Amino acid sequence: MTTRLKALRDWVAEVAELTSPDRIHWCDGTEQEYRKLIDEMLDSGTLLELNQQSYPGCYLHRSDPQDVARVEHLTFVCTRDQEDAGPNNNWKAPADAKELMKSCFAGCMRGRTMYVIPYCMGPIDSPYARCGVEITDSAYVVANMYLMTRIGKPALKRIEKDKTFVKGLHSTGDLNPERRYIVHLPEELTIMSYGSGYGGNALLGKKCHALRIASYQARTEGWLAEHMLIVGVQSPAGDIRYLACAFPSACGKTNLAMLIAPESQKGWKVWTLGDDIAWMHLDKDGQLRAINPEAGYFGVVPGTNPHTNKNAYDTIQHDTIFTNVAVTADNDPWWEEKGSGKPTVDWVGKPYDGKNGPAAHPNSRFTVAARQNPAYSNLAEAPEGVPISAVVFGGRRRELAPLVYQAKDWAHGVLVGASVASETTAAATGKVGVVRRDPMAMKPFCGYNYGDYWAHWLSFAKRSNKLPKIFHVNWFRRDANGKFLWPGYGENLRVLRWIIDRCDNRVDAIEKPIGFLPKPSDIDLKGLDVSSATLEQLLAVDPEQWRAEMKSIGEYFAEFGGRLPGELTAEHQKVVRALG
Ligand code: SAT
Ligand code: MN
Repeated sequence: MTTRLKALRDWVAEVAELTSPDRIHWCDGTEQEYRKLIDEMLDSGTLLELNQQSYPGCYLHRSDPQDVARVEHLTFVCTRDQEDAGPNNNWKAPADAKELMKSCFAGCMRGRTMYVIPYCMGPIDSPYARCGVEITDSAYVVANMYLMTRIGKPALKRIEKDKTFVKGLHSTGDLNPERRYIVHLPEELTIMSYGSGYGGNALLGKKCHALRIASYQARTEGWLAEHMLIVGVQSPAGDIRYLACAFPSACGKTNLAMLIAPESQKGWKVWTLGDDIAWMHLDKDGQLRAINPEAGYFGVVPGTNPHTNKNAYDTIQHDTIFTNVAVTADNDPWWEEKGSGKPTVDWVGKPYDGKNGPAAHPNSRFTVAARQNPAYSNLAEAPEGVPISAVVFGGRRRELAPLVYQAKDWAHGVLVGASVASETTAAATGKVGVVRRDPMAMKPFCGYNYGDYWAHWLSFAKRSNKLPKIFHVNWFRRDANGKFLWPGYGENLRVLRWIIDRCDNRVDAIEKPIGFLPKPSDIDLKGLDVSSATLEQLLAVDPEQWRAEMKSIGEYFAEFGGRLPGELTAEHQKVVRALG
């Protein structure tokens, strides 16, 4: 296979010249090719076969123990003008970045196969889809891209038609954490990633393309590329409302995307469209519509069980690649809170003695095709996407943020999104549990200056009067003893129902300085072990704490200097004044 697109042929030749692979393989994206890759990885030990009776088509990959998460401190956005990358990104001058990456890539594929993966983010026939080509020396990356995106011949055909594509060059190199760089050149639609085989660092269609490069492109083209799940919530009457929800990594996006209604919520049903990324465009009527650029899930495994997320649990019973989980004596995959089985070997391959931390890595992952999800929406592949009624922001906050509140209008909603903060998780290297600012859950993924990004968000109000309503949720509020106040998981549907009631103008709300809060009687607590006193705690807004929060948000915004939109400052001032 090759291509009639000269720009692509030339780039592949140029990369081969630099990296000196033994072989070049153009991926056609067929199942036979996937099978062959799996067999080769079983032979080389890159993959281990799991129990094929209980987990048919499932394999285990043990990564290098030092290569288990995204490396934000080594991720760079390299614009010509540093201001364009903003204080929210690490920056290098493009020429310096290219020089550095060239020295890493020189000869790095000697003895290896170089895979050329044409891929399409979004349904192949969608006007909103965008394509890329990833060149990699990792068969594991190819297999993951096969499950996560649309690769091969159909993607190549579209690239030849579009005549443009994002260039992503990746090598695992020698996995040296000191020589690991994830470099983006948004002005050249180029990604270069060296020294890691981990998900967000190596599957370049995902965070590197579909968020960092796409957010940059989206700004110039007038749309939004966001770190959001997409769900359809169906009422007992059969009406479906679509929601796009932004939460930081490992804060339950996959669980919310696959939510199953609890017993007491008879007749409600949640359909999954996406669990991580949403691309949203205004259609000709001013309706915001979303597609999921991905075709698979790269989800956190620990905590997944038939009670917390039965859909995910069922989805990963077959044809799944597990990364860094433990195994049982029967060679089944195992993870913390799986709910059955016992680990005998931990995620690094050592006999498990229960003494050295968890058996599965806290950021162990499953990779699986989205169509295996029993709740996969029949509109998940609709080229025109789905109409979004509500945008929901959230973070992991043990105090301060109430269970749910609604922004007063779009501009206030942009402030609410820009004010998101969350406790860090194992999805990125570094300390876990520290509260940091994570506007729109995009801190690690916004491919340009946050000041410009907020201005772009604000600009939508001038282009449409049918924009979604904006909300903020917090499933993670705790009491003085550190106990979670809200049960979460399936019960979150009760909160989504209030959100939908607000979108459909069915209920009033209580106006507070920070936004509209639910009247306690409008949150359905039927069959739930949550007292009205607890609900009161969940919905409490402590003015003292909020004054401190707004002060800290103001200080954070100040970092963006002249790029901070005046309108955002004005929204901030309004809340500060209302708090008194
Ligand atoms: O590592 S990924 O970026 O693929 C997953 C995540 O952190 O959201
Ligand atoms: Mn994510």
